[in-house]
Amino acid sequence: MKESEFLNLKYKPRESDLICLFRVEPAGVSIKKAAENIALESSTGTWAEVKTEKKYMQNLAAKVFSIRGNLVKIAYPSALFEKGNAPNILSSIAGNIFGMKIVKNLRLEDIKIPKEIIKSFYGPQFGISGIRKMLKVYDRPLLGTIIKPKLGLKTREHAKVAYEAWLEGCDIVKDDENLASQNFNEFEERLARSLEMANKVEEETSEKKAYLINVTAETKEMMKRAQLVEDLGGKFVMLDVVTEGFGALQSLREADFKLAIHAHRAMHAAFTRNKKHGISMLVLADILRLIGIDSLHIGTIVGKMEGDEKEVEELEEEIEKKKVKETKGRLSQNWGKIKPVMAVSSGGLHPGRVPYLIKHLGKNIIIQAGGGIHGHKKGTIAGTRAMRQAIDATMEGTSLKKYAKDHIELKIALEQWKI
Ligand code: CAP
Ligand code: MG
Repeated sequence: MKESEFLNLKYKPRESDLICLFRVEPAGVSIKKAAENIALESSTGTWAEVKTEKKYMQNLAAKVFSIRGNLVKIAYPSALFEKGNAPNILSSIAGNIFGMKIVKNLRLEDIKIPKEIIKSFYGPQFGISGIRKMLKVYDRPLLGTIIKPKLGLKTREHAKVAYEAWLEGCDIVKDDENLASQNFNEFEERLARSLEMANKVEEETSEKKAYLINVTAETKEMMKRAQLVEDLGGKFVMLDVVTEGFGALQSLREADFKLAIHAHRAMHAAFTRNKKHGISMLVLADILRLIGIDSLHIGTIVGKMEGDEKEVEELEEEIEKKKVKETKGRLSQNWGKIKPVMAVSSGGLHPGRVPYLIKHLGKNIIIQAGGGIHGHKKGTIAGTRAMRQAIDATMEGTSLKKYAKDHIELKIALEQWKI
């Protein structure tokens, strides 16, 4: 097929097409030519017209059907992809094209996944309502902490910090992204001791507590670790989904352990942060929801990591809504039976930032604080109390300053972080 046959501005995408929205900056050619080349390289073509091509495969070609400024929409027939194979889909629509000399910059802004592909994936097992049911908390954001220092604590101390955080009001305690099974804190012992603490707090408080242990490792080892979590009665696992890989995430989800999957996105910013080139966080979130994670970091707006208001709010919609509306830089999506994923706000949070978060992201979020809890002047116990006080005050519509008058831990936190 000729380059020009990959463009048809009169083409009306079919219900079954997968649509991609690209931001294209051509390198010395017209936007049309760059777009045609993106469509051909990401579907059936290559740099030359090959003699091995057959007539019967022509309807597999991707079609550029809209060019508005530097925003280009391309429709991909579903038959191009193996169903239920996320790496395969990404190798086409988010593969070679980023390295083509014909583009100076290329960003995959969003994808619209058709029902035909959606139904070949598992989607979340628990989602928002499953997580709320598991923890028996229905009317406020969930509170989580990350054990800090992120590396180096011995297992015994790790479990003690977890105990204190659960006891004082955290629903969730999670490992940090770079904790696996190092000599100072080995996986099996950490799992056993931390779950023992979670059970102890559940008995003492009659509340439900979850331990999000990081199972990130070589794929077979990762699966073995998840099995162990299930065997010891855990509720959740955490996976660094980008470094672990999409195929391995699918293996974990499709093994159908009775475990929720918390997705940490460490490394995502290597390809999501540049606004001109790479893959947007929106696309990553779509793929992860499709495969079937239950909670995902979306950013904080006000915390330590990059991500503005619009971006974080749109991300929350993308993972939590059943139907997502089209905007200038985003495509619509109907998630059908795929459950909503719970949004996680984490990174540089402390009690003073809670009202802003709840105002902007609502109550269907997990608010996580590492430094903001264990960095409290009076330690983990006071730090946890201060975070819960900030959530409780915000939920009842009281200002933090007023609430702090008879809540000493919050008072200290507000002074410490100059609120
Ligand atoms: C938060 C965190 C998370 C980041 C990741 C950390 O700790 O555990 O990994 O939030 O960023 O180590 O920084 P603090 P994102 O509460 O101490 O900041 O959620 O944006 O993916
Ligand atoms: Mg971390």
